[in-house]
Amino acid sequence: MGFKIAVAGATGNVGREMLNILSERGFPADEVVALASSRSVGTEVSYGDKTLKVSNLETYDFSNTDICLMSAGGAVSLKYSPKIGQQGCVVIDNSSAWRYDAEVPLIVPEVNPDAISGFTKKNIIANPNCSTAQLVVALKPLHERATIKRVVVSTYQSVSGAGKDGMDELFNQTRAVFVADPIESKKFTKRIAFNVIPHIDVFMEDGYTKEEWKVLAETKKMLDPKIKLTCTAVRVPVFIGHSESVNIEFEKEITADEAREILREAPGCLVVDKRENGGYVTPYECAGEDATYISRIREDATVENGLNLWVVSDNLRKGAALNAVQIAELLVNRGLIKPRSQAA
Ligand code: A2P
Ligand code: 11C
Repeated sequence: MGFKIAVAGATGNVGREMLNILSERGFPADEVVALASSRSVGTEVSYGDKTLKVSNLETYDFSNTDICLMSAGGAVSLKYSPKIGQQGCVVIDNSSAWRYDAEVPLIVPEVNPDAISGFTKKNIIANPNCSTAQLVVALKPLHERATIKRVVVSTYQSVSGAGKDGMDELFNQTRAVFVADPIESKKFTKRIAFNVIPHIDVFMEDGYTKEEWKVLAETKKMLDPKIKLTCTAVRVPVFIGHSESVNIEFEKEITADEAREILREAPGCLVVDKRENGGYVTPYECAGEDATYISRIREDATVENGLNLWVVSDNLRKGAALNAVQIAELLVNRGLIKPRSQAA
């Protein structure tokens, strides 16, 4: 007998991708339930070759459900995840609501799988921010080899990170430019079509944005609290796929060739790094793919033991839905949960 899985936020960008990935990877589910707000009750979403009718998260009874993959935003997660956890269902939450809670493991299976055992305190496991997930997949094997001291990251983040509304805004503004209609900006603070915006999430007191702070706090929690990191997060007019320019300073010597070999062998990484026209990956090519792609690996001669990388991944997959499903697989493969229907 398999598991009963709920996907909360099933009508959103990430929720739909969670359903696709559960089906693609043949997750051992006997039943999958799609949940969203009362606005979406009765709407249909795809799960493999099946169609699921959306039910209301607010009234759903989780007492027979094993895992809830949640991607309905922080406020919804803060309200519902503790109640769902108390009903014995493990929540894997994609929002930032629980990531920094010491009683909630924050997991990227390629990076810190052993930390998952702490999930029983609240029955909640956090999925990282999309820009952190792809970053730590690339940093972990290099940190193991040469010990990272400091990282400088600049992100180029696609509009799908801001949900369905963000994608619609890029589409509508692009169209409006061509037909000379007025440009409306609701989701983003400035026009995003044919532009870039150095602002994601809210501003903090020190002048950084919350997105930039998340990359720092989550890298420390998952990889190593001793790593120093500074980030500039930028929204770009790309539909899917976040890119990152990453400058790393190590304790020990490491050459670009060594880094390339290490990353070629590392779980979740795919190196595409030919020093020629087109010998690198762009977000357009990584959309729909699972890997974290690494290109442009080169030494930084301005510091001792420095490297530069270009890191690209599908933010809806490794940055969100895929990582959440991999966490569910980790729970199952390590025997940390059993289908509740078997216990009855
Ligand atoms: P709904 O479509 O019913 O609003 P995205 O991040 O792509 O915009 O998606 C957000 C997801 O979170 C959607 O599935 C949305 O459902 C869901 N959601 C938003 N608010 C709530 C709520 N109060 N209760 C349940 N689901 C919610
Ligand atoms: C973006 N990274 O691209 C954000 C989306 O903390 O999970 C994800 C926000 C989060 O806008």
